[in-house]
Amino acid sequence: MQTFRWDDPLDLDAQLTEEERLIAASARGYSQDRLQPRVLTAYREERFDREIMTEMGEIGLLGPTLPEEYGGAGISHVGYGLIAREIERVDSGYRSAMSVQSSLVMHPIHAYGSEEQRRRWLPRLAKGELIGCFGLTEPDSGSDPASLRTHARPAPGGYRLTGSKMWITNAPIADLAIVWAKSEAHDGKIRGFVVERGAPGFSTPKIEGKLSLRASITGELVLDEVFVPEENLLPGASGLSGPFGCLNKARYGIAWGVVGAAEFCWHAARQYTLDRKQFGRPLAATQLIQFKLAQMQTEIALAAQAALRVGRLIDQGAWAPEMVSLIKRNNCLKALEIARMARDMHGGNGIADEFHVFRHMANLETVNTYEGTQDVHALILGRAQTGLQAFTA
Ligand code: TGC
Ligand code: FAD
Repeated sequence: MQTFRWDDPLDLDAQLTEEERLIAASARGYSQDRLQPRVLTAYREERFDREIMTEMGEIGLLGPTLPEEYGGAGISHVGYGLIAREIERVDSGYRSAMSVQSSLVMHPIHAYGSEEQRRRWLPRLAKGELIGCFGLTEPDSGSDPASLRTHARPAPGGYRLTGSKMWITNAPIADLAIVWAKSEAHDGKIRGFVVERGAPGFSTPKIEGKLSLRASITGELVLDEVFVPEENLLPGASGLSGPFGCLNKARYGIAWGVVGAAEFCWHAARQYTLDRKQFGRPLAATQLIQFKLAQMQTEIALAAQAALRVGRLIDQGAWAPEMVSLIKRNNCLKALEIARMARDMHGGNGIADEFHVFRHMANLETVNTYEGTQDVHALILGRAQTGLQAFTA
């Protein structure tokens, strides 16, 4: 028998390697020391500080699973998940910036790029000297990316890309964009193109007025006959499996990230109800509050165990995309419920930004939607167990 630790009820810590514990501690130190103090004003002002990317790069938080020769640290997927959890304990928007760069930009260049492309971009992306973004979603193509309209037509020495992408994290500050487009030169198949800032006809307007993920910068990608040289086509990706291969990685990271956001809300609700007295005793002494704290503890412990299990399977090469759908969907839904509960347990203070729980709650609305909505992941799991696809009539 051992003493029960209320904040690590299933002893997750004991299931980590020494290296993974060090990675988590370093990511926590950075997140608490450098990100937490900024987040309140960043959120109020709908601002993302560009230097966050270079800071993350300096301590190895960008593309950390990639080999060292490309600027990565060769760490496990569990280590990557622990980084996401620590950053998202502060804010989902900061985790977004990290996971887009790592899973949606560096991963496709590493997995589908030529050796020349890897050496050209990966080391600078790892340092945060370059920022990347990932353009799949379009104004009329969200859950159904097969319907995307952005297209590439052959041109001397490369391609001309026309179309628009919507809701793209990091777009307004990105130095390069991975754009997924249907290529006339490849039988209309979806291919990945690296579009560099400064290309004539390419612009990245910021989307203003978000009520969620305000500390992350989001924009459009507008492409008007943009010339992309042949050497910027990712040779190793053809069809939707290209972007989906990146989404598997990012969705997995999100499943860990939201555990951090949920833990923040749970701990805040516990402390608040211990401190706050009504009816002559701490709120935490009431049965209803203890019931809610138990719910939070249980769902978070199970979500973390599930993320750990899938991370270990990814590291062993023994995973399936449906496992990622299961944990992305479950963990996001549970984190959102927990954040809403924590907001309620803070009473009126729960709507004030200095208590942070409302911000997490608002962020988790987005996290529940992007990278495949909870409905889409339910349909993926439904298809896997019935053999019947229910996306279309
Ligand atoms: P479907 O017929 O299922 O598949 C088409 C092709 O793709 C392959 N495939 C996968 N490959 C790797 N991993 C996966 N998870 C894969 N899922 C499918 C599949 O084998 C097939 O390959 P091939 O070679 O036979 O052609 O495609 P579908 O059109 O029926 O898709 C169905 C559906 C709804 C599941 C899919 O379209 C989907 O997942 N929709 C959700 C879209 C989404 O997640 N968008 C995310 C945009 S990026 C983003 O949100 C970033 S936010 C970042 C941040 O700030 O953190
Ligand atoms: P829709 O697909 O129009 O869905 C609307 C509703 O209908 C949802 O509830 C959905 O679950 C439901 N629905 C859809 N299809 C079905 C169906 N067949 N059956 C039942 N219900 C269905 N995209 C990128 O490419 N790159 C990024 O970096 C990126 N960052 C983002 C950042 C933010 C802040 C946000 C909000 C989004 C971002 N996205 C990004 C886009 C995101 O992936 C999409 O918003 C998401 O995939 C959903 O698409 P949609 O918004 O078009 O919603």
